[in-house]
Amino acid sequence: MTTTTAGPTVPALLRAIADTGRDRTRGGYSRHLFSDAEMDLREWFLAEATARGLETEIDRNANLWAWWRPGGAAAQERAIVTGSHLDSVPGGGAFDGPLGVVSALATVDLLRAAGLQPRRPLGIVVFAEEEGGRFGVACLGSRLLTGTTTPDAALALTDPDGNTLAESAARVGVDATRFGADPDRLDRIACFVELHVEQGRGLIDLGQPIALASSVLAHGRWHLRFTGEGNHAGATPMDSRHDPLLPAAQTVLAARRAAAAGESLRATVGRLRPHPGGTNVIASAVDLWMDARGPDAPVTQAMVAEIAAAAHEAAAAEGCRVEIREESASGAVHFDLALRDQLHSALTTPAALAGTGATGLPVLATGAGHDAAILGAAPGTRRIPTAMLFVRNPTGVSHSPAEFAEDDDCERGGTALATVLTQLLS
Ligand code: HGY
Ligand code: MN
Ligand code: MN
Repeated sequence: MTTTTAGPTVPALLRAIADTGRDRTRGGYSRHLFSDAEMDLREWFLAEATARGLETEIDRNANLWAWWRPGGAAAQERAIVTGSHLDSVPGGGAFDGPLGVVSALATVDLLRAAGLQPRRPLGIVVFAEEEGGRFGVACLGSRLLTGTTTPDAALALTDPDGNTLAESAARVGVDATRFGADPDRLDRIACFVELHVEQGRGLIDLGQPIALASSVLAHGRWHLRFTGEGNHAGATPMDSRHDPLLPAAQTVLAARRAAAAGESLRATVGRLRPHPGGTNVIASAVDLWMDARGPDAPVTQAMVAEIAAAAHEAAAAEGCRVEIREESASGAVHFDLALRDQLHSALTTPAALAGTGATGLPVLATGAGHDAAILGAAPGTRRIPTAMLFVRNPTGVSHSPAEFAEDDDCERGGTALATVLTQLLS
């Protein structure tokens, strides 16, 4: 596809939101669901979509949609959908999520400039709470949409300050009582293609700008609560303590040991909260959250069981107790092979390769979760063929201010997305 610059480039659109949600203490961005920053990004997206003549809506699960609906019979065809998310982890990078959303907006401009007459609707979606950065469940918006997470489970969620999801939603005019599966919406979607910054070093090491995704690791989140005996740091002899931070610390080490022992296993404790949290206070309790991943659900669960056993043993040795609760879990997802192959052939014609400066198109697995994986593994008939495009990240780092993508590669990603959407919409 020959592209002419029809509107703002992908880097220009990213720059337009570069100051929204900056985290002055952590660095990077903290753009959490329904926070001021995320609400500003929602507003920005809806304005950009409206300015392109797209029909916008917010669905019952607070996901945003923007539609390019062709006239006549084409409007009745099932839609091609692209998009990603705008929320971030605490102190996250500028590209994880927004790159897929702004590339979708820029692609509409490119397709229009190329004079495309879509033969089916094109949708751009912005999924809510993909990171689970506020309410703890990743991909909450796409999980609710597909029925992978029930409304009751979602309504039981609170943020670290104790605000319920329903209260936080109400504050921004979202009615949480409407949360729930939306099979009619899913029935109107033919496939979903998500463009995302690569979270790893695959492309930089291969010297290529763009890749297709093959699969996503199984992953889940567990909450461990250790309880002991709060006391005075100075007045309590070392041999008469029940300090819950001890088994918590040993659990962090056990997680590293268990994950290091296996192929593509991951176990991470990135969040740990002692109560009450005083320097001269022996904690009475510790909350610890663990992210665990693996090649499939059984192997991941077996690793978690090993870590849980170590946690129980360490708690008993310190005269403490531990309760362990699974907060979310999903199996490994392999993206739709037919769709992947279709995109691979569209992107490896000499013209397409020249357009992205690539000499080849790798297919890479990822350890990062995505809404595309939730849609691709939805229960029963709600499963949608999904595919992902990755854009080179020279640092390979993500969920950190160090996450990066060069302007040229961001534009190559937009060109690649325009190429595949042209084929899917024709
Ligand atoms: O955690 C993940 O893999 C994704 O970034 N939500
Ligand atoms: Mn992401
Ligand atoms: Mn992420």
